[in-house]
Amino acid sequence: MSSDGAAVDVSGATAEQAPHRLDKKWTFWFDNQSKPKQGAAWGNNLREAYTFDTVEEFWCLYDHVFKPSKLTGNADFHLFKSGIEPKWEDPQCANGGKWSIASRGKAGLENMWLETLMALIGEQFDDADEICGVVASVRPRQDKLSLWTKNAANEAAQMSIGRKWKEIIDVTDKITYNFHDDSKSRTTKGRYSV
Ligand code: MGP
Repeated sequence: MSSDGAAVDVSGATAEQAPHRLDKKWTFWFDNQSKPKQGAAWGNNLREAYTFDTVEEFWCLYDHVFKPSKLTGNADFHLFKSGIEPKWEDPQCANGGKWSIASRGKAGLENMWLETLMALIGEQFDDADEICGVVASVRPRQDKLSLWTKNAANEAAQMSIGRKWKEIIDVTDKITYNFHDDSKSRTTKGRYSV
C-alpha cells in the first residue's frame, strides 16, 4: 500500500498508474477508398495507423477514432495482430480465409465490431493462434464484418472459431467462410458455414 492507500506493485507503481498489459500487440489499420478499387490499385490507401498493447490505449483509440460509424463511402477499419498485414498477400494470411457477416444497420456493425475487438484483445478464442484479425467494411450497399484466419484448409479450427464468434457477436443466422484463394478468382461460394 502507498501512503494514500493505493495498491503498489513490485516496480513501485500504484495500481492506478500501471497500464493493463495485453497478451500481445495489436495494430489498427484503415483503408479509405473513394470508390472500390481492384487489382493493382487495391491497397493504395491502406494505412497502418496505431500499434498498442495496453487496455488503456485500446479504449482511447476506440473511443476517439476506430468506430465504423465515423466511416463514409467505401472504407474499412482493421484490427490485426501486430506483424500481420490485412492483405491476402501477407504470408500469414496467404493460405487463409474469412468468416463474414453482413450487418443489419449501423448500430449492428458498431456493436459486433466492439464485441469482436474485446474478444480478440481479451484472448477469448480457444484457437486464438489461428486468427489474423478483423475487418469492418462500410459499403454503400451493405456493411459487413469479417474475421480473418490463417489456415483455411483446417476445417475443425475454422468451425470452432466460427461458432465462438457467433456467440460473441450474439448472432444466430448462418455465417459462411470463404477462402482468400476463391476471393482472388471472385468465386463467392462459401466453403464452410455454421
Ligand atoms: P473487399 O473489399 O474484400 O470486398 O474486396 P467488397 O468491397 O465488399 O466487395 P466484394 O463484392 O468483392 O466482396 C473488393 C476487391 O478488392 C476484391 O475483389 C479485390 O479485387 C480487392 N482486394 C480485396 N482484398 C482484401 C485484397 C487483398 O488483400 N489483396 C489484393 N491484392 N486485392 C484485394
